[in-house]
Amino acid sequence: MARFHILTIFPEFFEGPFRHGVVAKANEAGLISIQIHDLRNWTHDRHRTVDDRPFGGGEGMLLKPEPIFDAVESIWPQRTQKQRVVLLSAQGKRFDQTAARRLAEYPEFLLICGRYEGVDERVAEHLADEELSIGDFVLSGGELAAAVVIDCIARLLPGVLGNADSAVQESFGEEKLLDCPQYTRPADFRGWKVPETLLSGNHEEIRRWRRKAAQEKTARNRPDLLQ
Ligand code: 9D3
Repeated sequence: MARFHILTIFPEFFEGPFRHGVVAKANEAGLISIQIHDLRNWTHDRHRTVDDRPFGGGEGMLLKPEPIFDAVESIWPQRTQKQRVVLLSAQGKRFDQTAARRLAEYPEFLLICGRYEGVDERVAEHLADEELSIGDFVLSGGELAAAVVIDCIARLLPGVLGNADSAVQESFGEEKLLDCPQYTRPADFRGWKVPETLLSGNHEEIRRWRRKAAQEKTARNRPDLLQ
């Protein structure tokens, strides 16, 4: 049973993404648990302040360190090596399938969702085990990124996917090729025909066709994967 804790100022955000699909099923099956924590529970002032202005000036507000440290230290009063504190931020190291496989070895996670213009750097330096970004684009906060990271890790856990090895043979698995194009019925849709080979029943020929189609698709959409 893997446990995910999420620290956020938008706890309602996660009612959506985790109610459906693989994560919801894994949760119902008792294979994972997800606990959402409202960062404002660790504020002490009347306005439940979680943010403040950056020293040195500049646009916008930063998440203050105290509520975040207090939250993590109260969720995990005795942190161990098996518990991973992850800060989601635009300045993090890139989260990819390799990072997902590495993280899937930990049984417990606490994901801190950044907001506003950022998070006081002492969280990254002295509280988080790692700081992760999900890609080179600008989100308005870490919540979507946390949902992405949890989805990605959860489906790697034993028992979560129906087929034991569905998580092994796939794009960004061992081989850096995109999946080949796939087709279902009808064999002729508006005059666009499914490649003849796939209807042939010749499994050796189908295997060769798929490999070539995957290479062509990768060259077209993701030439970076072919170096
Ligand atoms: C002054 C604003 N920034 C430059 C455009 C920095 C910035 C701060 C905060 C950019 C984004 C955010 C909010 N994003 C996240 O918290 C975030 C994120 C992302 O933006 N992209 C990819 N992965 C992630 S994980 C968390």
